[in-house]
Order: sequence, then structure tokens, then C-alpha cells
Amino acid sequence: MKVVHSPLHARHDGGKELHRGELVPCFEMPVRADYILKAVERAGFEVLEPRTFPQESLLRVHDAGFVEFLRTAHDEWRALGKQGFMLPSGFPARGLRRDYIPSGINGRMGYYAFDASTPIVEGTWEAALAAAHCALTAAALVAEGEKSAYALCRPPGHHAGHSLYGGYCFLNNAALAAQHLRDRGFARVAVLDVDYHHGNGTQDIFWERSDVLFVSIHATPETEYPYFLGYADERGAGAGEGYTLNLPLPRGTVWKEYSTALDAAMDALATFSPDALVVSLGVDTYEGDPISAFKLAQEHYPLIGQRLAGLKRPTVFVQEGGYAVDEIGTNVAGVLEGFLR
Ligand code: Q9C
Ligand code: ZN
Repeated sequence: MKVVHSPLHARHDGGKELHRGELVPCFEMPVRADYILKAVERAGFEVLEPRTFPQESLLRVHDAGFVEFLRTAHDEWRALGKQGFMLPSGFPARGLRRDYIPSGINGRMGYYAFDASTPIVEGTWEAALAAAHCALTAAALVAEGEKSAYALCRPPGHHAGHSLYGGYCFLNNAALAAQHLRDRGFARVAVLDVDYHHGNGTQDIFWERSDVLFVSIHATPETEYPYFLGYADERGAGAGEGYTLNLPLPRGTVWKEYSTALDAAMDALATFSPDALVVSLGVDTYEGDPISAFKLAQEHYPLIGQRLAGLKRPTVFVQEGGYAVDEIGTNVAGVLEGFLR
């Protein structure tokens, strides 16, 4: 399996996030990608740099004003004499103007963000764009006939919506890959999201569409981030009604229950019968993850890969979360090797 990776990911570094009431160094750190890269090289996978794509590819899933904000936000910040990471401190919640975009940088940051755990630093745009290009390149490889490809994306993407960033995500890499496959003639595309957290951004982007099925197995938003999306009663709207499937599980979920949910997800995917599959591959379901509470062990990741291979469709893997950095490479390579076995 070909791996697409860019060293530019390291430009997104040096920020802090608001975590349980405290500003702490980001869990989403550059060494994550370095360790995954080592593990896939050790496994013998070929690693390629991403191709570049026109700005229009981003606008297939994202709002133009949002993309422009991400591209220029930190330049504006520095032009005001500020430096270092930028975090929003006010959001358009109930009772406030929700659709007005303030001209000032702090108001605009709050408008486009949905949390204070996703700092923007000087190199964030460069890294996010490179990650998007990794996902688009992996999708292009599959469109050109590869049976599978892995986009080693950092920063991740599945929390980023049409015009919304948060959850360490800026551009939705998996949604871009799915849309690219649609644009290259794959009539039906499915996205399976196995990250610990609900992929609210991907759900948002494809909510009203019947050509892209979104299926997600994640920790219940009753207690887990992102709290305000990912419940089982969310099933899509309009033409997309019935094309979103959420399978929330409680904190403490072990392999037996996870495996049952994975069976249900695979059944839904088989019924939809996609022409291609995109997997939002988070490994923050691991028992050692510092911000998550599922109990999957290393031995379970190859089993997940094997199960995904059973669908027998061209498959693009896109890296999402996973914060137990010492084991992140083994767990990711485990899924990919299990898929190929
Ligand atoms: N108090 C991904 O795995 N922090 N994003 C939550 C809750 C945000 C995770 C803090 C977690 C985002 C791609
Ligand atoms: Zn996650």
C-alpha cells in the first residue's frame, strides 16, 4: 500500500489547547506523524510526497470565506503585533447573532471555530494544506487503479465542517478524499469513521447527500467530545435522509462490544454497496490513549483492518486521531497490515 506524507506537517507546532479548564501543550503533536512514518517504513510501505491541487478542490467541500480565514488568520494576528498561537475566546452561542461575521480577528476566529482546543500558529495553514493534499493524492492514486492507499495526514480533519474548525482539525481531509473520488467517477462513496470522537465535520459536509454514506463508531457525545453531534437519532436530512449512521458507544467499551458495532457498520456499508471506501482512521480507541476511554488493545487493530478488507472495495485510509504516541505507529500499521493480509 502506498503512503502519502508531507514533512510540512511539522509546521503546525508550538500551540497550547484548553483542556479540562487548563492551557496545556497540544496532545496533537508533530511526533505523532514521525512515529507513524517510522512504523509504515518498517512495515515496508512505499512513502510518496503529495501532489499539489488547485484551490477549487478545497472549495468542493469548504466555504470560500472559511478557507480564506484559515489561510490569512495568523498573518493578521502578527500584523497586530501579536505572536505565537491564537485561540478563540467567544463563540456565537444561543441568543447571540449566529450568522454575522465580525470584521475583527477575534470575532472571526470565534465565528469559524467551535472550541478552544485548536490553536492556529504561523505554520498551521501550510501544514493543513499539505495534509489535504496528502488525502487528495491518496484518493487520486485509488482513482488511478491502486486498490488502497494511506494518507498520513497531520493535522487531522474529521472535526472540520463546511465552514468550521475545531478538534485539532482545519480542513476535512477525509471529506476531500471522498469528494475527489466522486469527482473522478465513483458514483457512490462511503466514509467509515473509526476515530474515538464523532466525525461531526464529515457528517456536516455530507448531511444532505445520498451519494456519500457516512458511518461512524465513536464514544457517546453524552460524555465525550464533541458533545453536540454524533447521537444515534441523527440520520441525515433531505436527499441525505438515511445516509448518516451513528453508532455511539459508552466510555470503557472493550473489543467485544466494539466488534459488534463494527459488524453493524460493515452491514450498513455492504447494503449501500459503495464504489469506494474512505476510512477516517483514528487510533484514539486504544486503551493507552491519554484523552480517550475505550479499551482496545494492540492486537485488535489488525482485526479491524481485516474486517474492512471484507468489503472488497478500493479504499483510502486517512489518518485522524491517536494520542498515545509510543504505540500510535504500531496501531496504525496494524490496521493497514491487517487490511492487506
Ligand atoms: N475537554 C481528534 O481526535 N479536546 N480530535 C477535548 C475536552 C478535543 C480530538 C477536550 C479532542 C479532539 C481528531
Ligand atoms: Zn479522535
